[in-house]
Parts: sequence; C-alpha cells; structure tokens
Amino acid sequence: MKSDHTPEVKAREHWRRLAFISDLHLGPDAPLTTARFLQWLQADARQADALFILGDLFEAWIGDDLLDADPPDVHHKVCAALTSFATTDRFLGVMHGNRDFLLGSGFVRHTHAQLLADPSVLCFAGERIVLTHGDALCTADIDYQLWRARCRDPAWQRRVLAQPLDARRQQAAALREQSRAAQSHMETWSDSDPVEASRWLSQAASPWMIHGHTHRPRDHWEGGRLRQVLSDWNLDAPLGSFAYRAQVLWLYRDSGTVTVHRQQLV
Ligand SMILES: [Mn+2]
Repeated sequence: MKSDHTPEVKAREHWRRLAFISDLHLGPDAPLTTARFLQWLQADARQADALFILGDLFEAWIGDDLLDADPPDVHHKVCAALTSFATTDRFLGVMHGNRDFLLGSGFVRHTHAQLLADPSVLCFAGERIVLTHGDALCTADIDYQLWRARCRDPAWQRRVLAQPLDARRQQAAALREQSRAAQSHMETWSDSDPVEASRWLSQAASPWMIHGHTHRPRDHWEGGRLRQVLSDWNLDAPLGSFAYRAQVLWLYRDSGTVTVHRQQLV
C-alpha cells in the first residue's frame, strides 16, 4: 500500500500521554462547557505531553482580529488559557472545524498552538494515526460539501476578513441561526462515510483514525480498521439529557504499547 502526501506530525521522543478533544463549540452561548474546559485545561490536561484539538473548539471564529477587540470576551479567555498550556514541553495542535475554519496566524501567534492540516498522520509509538475533523468524510451531505469548498477557498476567506468585525459578527449569528434551523428538522447529525474513511486510511497507510464532528462518540471497527469518534462537549444541555456529555480520548504509551482511555468529564 503506498503512502501519499498526507502531512505527518511526528511525536517527540518524550511523549507518553496524548489527549484528543473536539467539538466543544465554546462561545458566549456555552458558559458551562467553557468553564469545564478551562478547569480541565488547568488540571488533568497538564498530564498530557500533547493536546490535539480536532476542530470546532469554538462555536464560531470570525477572524483573528477579534482578539484585538475590546472588551475581551470568552474567546480571549480561552486563548489565554491555551497560551498558558502550550509550553516548550507541551505540544498544542489545533485543527480547523466547520465552525472555526477562520482560525489563522493571529490565533497561532497568540496561543503558540500549531495548526494541523486536515487530514494529518500522527506518528506515535510506531503507529500511524489519521487525524481529521471529520466533516470532509460526510460525503452524502452534498449541500454541506459545496459550502465547505466555498468557505475553505482563500479568496472567499480574504473577502470575508476584509469586512468590518461587526459585519462579520452579524453574518456569523445569521449562519448559526440557519444551521440551528436545519438541524432541528434533521433526525441525526450526518455521519461519515465508511468507504471514504477507508480510502483515506489506505492513502495514509494507516489502520487507525481519530475524528470528531459526527457526535457519535464510540469506536467503530470496520474491516479490521479502527475509527475512533470523539465526543462533543455540551454541559449547557439540560442535566441528565442525552446531549449532556464531555469526554477526552487519551492515548498512553507504556513500554512500547499504546493503550486507549476515554475520560468522562461528567
Ligand atoms: Mn464539526
């Protein structure tokens, strides 16, 4: 099987504990989720040699210049916490999601995070693990894939970012409203296509994928290959409801073998 040019992230020699999260959707409408994330980042996350945030850390990101805006808001708070997490000994990798695809060089400068290409291959303890947000795998959703192609186009992004911050705020609010309305008459979130996932794994010469986005947190075994789906975080949902959850996927490397643990935060 030949390996293509899927970009690689090589684990550093000392890495033993890796944490993976995605789909926290942090923002002004998610105060409890945001508080739990900040608490986790100060506590358990400190055991991680590397933290991989695989997309949709934020519910919306309207441009890095929002970090220069006054007064500071929840985005500033989260970025400040990320900055104190990412040290010379701790790696912070952030991938774009379908909500925060405008995270850019200003965010990187501010937080010392490294933006990860989607997909990337993580080389860790002799394993090759494909990391992706997961939205590009939902190929059955044609309308979404058209929108994805449009909003990832650099020329489109330049046009959007050239508009004043307030205009972008209003557009983001309108988009969220549209997306909420669309979701309310969908039975479920779109799922990733196993055939497409399998194709990506073949291309990357990997038997193992970790992704978020689909809100189906579990391990899927397909043809001897493992696809681990991360949990979304939603502690602003009614307590005890199905949506009320937050989970971290950990990989531990001990004496050559890798073990997996899903940490439940509620
Ligand atoms: Mn997503």
